[in-house]
Amino acid sequence: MHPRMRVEMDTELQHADAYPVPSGITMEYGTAGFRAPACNLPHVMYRMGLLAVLRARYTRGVIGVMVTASHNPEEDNGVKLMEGLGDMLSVSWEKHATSLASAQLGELRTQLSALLRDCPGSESSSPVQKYHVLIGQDTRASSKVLAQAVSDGVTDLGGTFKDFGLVTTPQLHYLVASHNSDGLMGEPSLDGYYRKLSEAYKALMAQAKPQPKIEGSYPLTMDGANGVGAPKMVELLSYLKSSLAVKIINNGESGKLNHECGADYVKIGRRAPKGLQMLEGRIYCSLDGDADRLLYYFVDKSGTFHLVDGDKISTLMAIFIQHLLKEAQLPFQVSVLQTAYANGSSTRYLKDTLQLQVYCLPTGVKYLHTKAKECDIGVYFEANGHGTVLFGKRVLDKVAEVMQDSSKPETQRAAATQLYHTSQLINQAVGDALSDLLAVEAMLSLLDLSLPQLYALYTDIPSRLLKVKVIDRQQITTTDAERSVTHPEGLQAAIEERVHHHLQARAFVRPSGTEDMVRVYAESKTQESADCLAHEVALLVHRLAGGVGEEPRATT
Ligand code: NG1
Ligand code: ZN
Repeated sequence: MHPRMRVEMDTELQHADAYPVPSGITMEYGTAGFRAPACNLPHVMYRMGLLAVLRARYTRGVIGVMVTASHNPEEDNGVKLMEGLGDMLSVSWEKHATSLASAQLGELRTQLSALLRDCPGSESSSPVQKYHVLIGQDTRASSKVLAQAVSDGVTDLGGTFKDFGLVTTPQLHYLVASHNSDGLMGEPSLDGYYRKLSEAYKALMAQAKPQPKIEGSYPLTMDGANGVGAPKMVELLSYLKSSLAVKIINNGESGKLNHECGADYVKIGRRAPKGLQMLEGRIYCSLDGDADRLLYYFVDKSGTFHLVDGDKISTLMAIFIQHLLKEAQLPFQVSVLQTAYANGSSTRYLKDTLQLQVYCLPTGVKYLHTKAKECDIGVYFEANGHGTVLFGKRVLDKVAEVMQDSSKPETQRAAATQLYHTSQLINQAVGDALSDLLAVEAMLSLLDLSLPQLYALYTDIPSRLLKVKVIDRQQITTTDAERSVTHPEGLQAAIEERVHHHLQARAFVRPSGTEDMVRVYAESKTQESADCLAHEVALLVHRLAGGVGEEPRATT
């Protein structure tokens, strides 16, 4: 056992004094870890470094700690842990993260001792074992100092770490997964990541019809949200060589992170990033600040903006895989996993037209990812563009069998080969904007489908998303994958009563896991009606669930 790793916490936590808990600050490990103004986070980062070592010890694997606040403004920052095959921190340890985060020094020792006692093998005097933590950070000015705080925590408990510096969140997931699978998921380095993606992309594109070139221009323009995705895309393009040309805007050289650009800005406002003059016939996409969300968009002849969101990307991936399974004569089921925010039209199209199994799960990738693991092939995307496709082992074994079976017809083997390359291209650990971007490009080419054609597969029902501030958002509890409120009493009945006044409508409310807000979502036949319903429901939340400040005003 490492000298500092005794069951009783007699180790001096050398850096603990440098990271006192500021008074009056408590935080909860939410949907995406901790997020807060960066100045409130050094003590949390240090404690997450400590927790990462304990978790590494508990799981006997490498743990990842990513310093990022994704699509939040530059002034915020955050941290999330990853483990195993790139999964999020186990839900059962989130409570330990929450209680450690606000533990003062004495309490910290007590909590660490208790956690240490629960670690397997804590009583044995086995030889020194190193507990290893991989650290990554996004481009925020605060990230460097916060990553240092994480590493201080790691070394204080005798762990070792490798700081990868700037990486996208999905790249760190990949690095954790590849470390913990002894390279089975790929080589545990960024070079391994780029090689895996670029080789799979090139292999897929070798089967596609050559695309017409637009002289002196790029068919695809990528908005990097002034975040880490832009420099990482440049690195990826150097591996792809001439097989993909992308113009990158908002690459962080001058603009501010997520400010008037990026996936969240585009999705919420249904508009192009500031300063981008969109042209008909061109394709555009946006990442978020840590490159785990991806959205596409274009303008038609009349200059009208059209968004291809996570629901439509998910539809594309499901169609592509369903088509290949048929060609390869593999009788596996494609399941699509959505949250309540998925547009009702997408759900109907997937179920009725494509005849796919569709599940609705609570918000948060951890729920979608867990369910996807149970499926033959699980396609999951949040409407905001975060998602991936998981291939079950049973499927991959069968795919390999068909690929190698020379008695099978060429078309069948070719389809199995494409399925194999697709499974290599799509990040199996987590939703990954860079990997998803390559997948969308390859799938559109191979299906010979244009982005406007994908967009036109179904028409979104008009929707509106609003936020309401209440005294304590945790007072709102929900059931049925967050589509129905169980507390406060009377709120659900009041929402339903309002919904009945609108055509083809639905509405739900839930407390956000990343902001101190209650989110209100409404869909209805017309935009006016969706806006009106969302406003009515927001008023109900304000009145019945302890609204703070003025009542919500109608959107115009
Ligand atoms: P919350 O704040 O719990 O609604 C938001 C997104 C989630 C997910 C997380 C993590 C919406 C409505 N919610 O969660 O889908 O992406 O952030 O970043 O988009
Ligand atoms: Zn993100």
